[in-house]
Parts: sequence; C-alpha cells; structure tokens
Amino acid sequence: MLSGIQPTSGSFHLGNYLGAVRQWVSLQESHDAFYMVVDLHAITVEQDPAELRENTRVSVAQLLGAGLDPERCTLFVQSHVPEHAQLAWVMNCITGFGEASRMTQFKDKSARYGSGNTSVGLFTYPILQVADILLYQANQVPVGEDQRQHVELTRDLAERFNHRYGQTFTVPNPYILKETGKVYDLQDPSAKMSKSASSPKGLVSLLDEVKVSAKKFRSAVTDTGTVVSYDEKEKPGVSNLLNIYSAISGRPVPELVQHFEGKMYGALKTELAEVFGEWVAPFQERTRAYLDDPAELDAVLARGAEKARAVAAETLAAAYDRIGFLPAK
Ligand code: AQP
Repeated sequence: MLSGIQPTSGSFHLGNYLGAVRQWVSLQESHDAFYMVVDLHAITVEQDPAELRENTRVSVAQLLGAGLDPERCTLFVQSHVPEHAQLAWVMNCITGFGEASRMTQFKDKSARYGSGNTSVGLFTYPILQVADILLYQANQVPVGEDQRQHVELTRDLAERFNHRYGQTFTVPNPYILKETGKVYDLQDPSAKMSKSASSPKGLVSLLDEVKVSAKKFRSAVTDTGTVVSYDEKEKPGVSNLLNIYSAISGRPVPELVQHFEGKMYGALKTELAEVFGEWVAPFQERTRAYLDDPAELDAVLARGAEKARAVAAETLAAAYDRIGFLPAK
C-alpha cells in the first residue's frame, strides 16, 4: 500500500482527509503501508523555500495527528528517498508523449496557471507518481477520485515495463471509496474541494479555527428545495454535506436522512458544523503537540526514510539490472 500528499499548503483540507488520509489510518492496521509527504511533487509549481520546509513539517504533524502510527506504517518525506527521482527517469523513457498529454490534471492545472507558468515538471509529475507507487511494489493505492487516471497510467507503465524487460513491478489497483472519493467545494458543489481552485469559503481547512469552519458549513450552497434527502444529481450540495456528515460521524446516510426528516437545510448545516468541530478540535491539539516536538518528528522521519529506502533501493536495482545498466562496482 502506498500513498502520498503534497505539502503545498499549511493545512490539509477536508477533501484530502476524507478522500485519502482517513483511509490511510485504517489501512495501516491491515497492510504493509508506505505513506509520504511528496515534496518533489510540490515543486512542480513555484514554492517559497521556507514555506515549503515548514509546510512539510506541518503535513507530517497532521498525518500523525490524524492517527498514523509510525510503529504501524512507514511515514517519510519523498525527497529523503532519492530512488523516487531515479526510477521516475526510467519511467519517463517508456512513456509516450501523447499518453502523458492526456492526463486531465495536467490539462486543468496548466490551463489555470497559463503556459508561461507551466513547468515541464508539472507535465511529467504523473510519471513521478508512477515511480512512487512501483518502488514499493504496491498493490493498492488509496486516493481520491481525481487520482484514478494516474493509477491507470501506473498500471499501463508497469505492464509495459514487465512485458519489455521481464516481470519487475506489481501492477497496482486504485482504492477509492464511492462516498468520499470526491468531496465537493462548499460554494460550488459541482467542483472538487481543492487547495488551489476553491474559493476560501468553499474550502474547509483542518487547521482553521473551528468557528471559521463552522461559518463555512452554515453558509454552504445547497438548492431551493427544503427536504433533506440524498440525490447527487438534483441536490449536489445537500448530498455533499450528508456524505461529509456520515464520514465524520460514522452514521450511514439513510439514518441521517431519517434524522433530518421534517427539518430544514439549516439544521443539517448547523449540526454538521458541530460534529465537525468536535472531531477537528482534538485533531488540531494532537497536530500541535507533534509540532511542538521537532526532535521527535525528525526521528520519525529518519526511521521512515531508512525503512523506505531499504525497499526502494531493492526495486530500483532490479529495474536497472533488467534495463541493462552496467552495475557499479
Ligand atoms: N476534493 C477531494 N475529495 C476527495 N479526495 C481529494 N483529494 C484531494 N482533493 C480531494 C485527495 O487528497 C490526496 C492528496 O492530495 P494532494 O495534496 O496530493 O493534491 P491534490 O489532489 O492536487 O489536492 P488539491 O487540494 O486538489 O490540490 P491542488 O489544488 O493543488 O490541486 C489525494 O489522494 C487526492 O486524491
């Protein structure tokens, strides 16, 4: 099991948590799990160096705060394991230009940034992601729906490499939950909640003050109806709120619909704000405690990098050998 998250902002948002991190926490119990903060991916768009360093620490602290246990999983920072960049080059060389050009995330992001601000790194980042996954022979990749196409690319490239050079890589499957694979912007329930694309009012940041998030839930865009029911097509805003409520509380959506029978949308929003606040406050406290102990954070990451490198180096050596690189003596 392998997954990663970018340190591109000081706080994860609710989409990152429900779409990915929450699954990471439960899957660490049953799988040999590798989780990383992907700083190499973050620099595909310009980052302030001091902010990137700080955001990387804050990201690690949030992952621990969310419940990752370094005794149960391998938690590390991507740039601490140089094999990622090394295998990415190999995978670049077996990827077609047209194939890479079809990645919708690149199309969306490059359209947003404009051609003058679009780096070659942004274009090839899905291939770095391929290397991330294949290095650990992962067979499951817990991600949000927006990453499905990249996991498909990983499957194609793993199969291509195996066919050309002999069995080397495990072909992975995406692990995407239907209900929370895509959490929507609170102000625009047709768009995914996103660090870079959502308006501040549509984005719930986990480290925001609880009263700030509560206000965002209370002013979430719904529709002109009045009955709280689940209908993704006709009631995307209400359905999004129900999915979020259900994921956080563990109560199934039909039970919530029954609970809100005869009540207006306002009741759903207010209650969700409360439920979220009760969940997020202890998360913030745990995250702050990890941030207050930088030596422990560094120790966790050093152990994680060592464990990750042991696996990554073995896979890279096998790939280099199959390709025909002369071994260094
Ligand atoms: N809205 C979302 N719903 C469900 N899952 C989501 N993820 C992101 N947004 C949603 C999942 O979170 C994990 C980590 O994402 P990331 O930080 O690596 O980058 P991202 O997907 O690019 O996140 P953003 O917020 O959308 O960033 P920008 O705005 O920079 O593009 C991934 O598993 C992702 O699927």
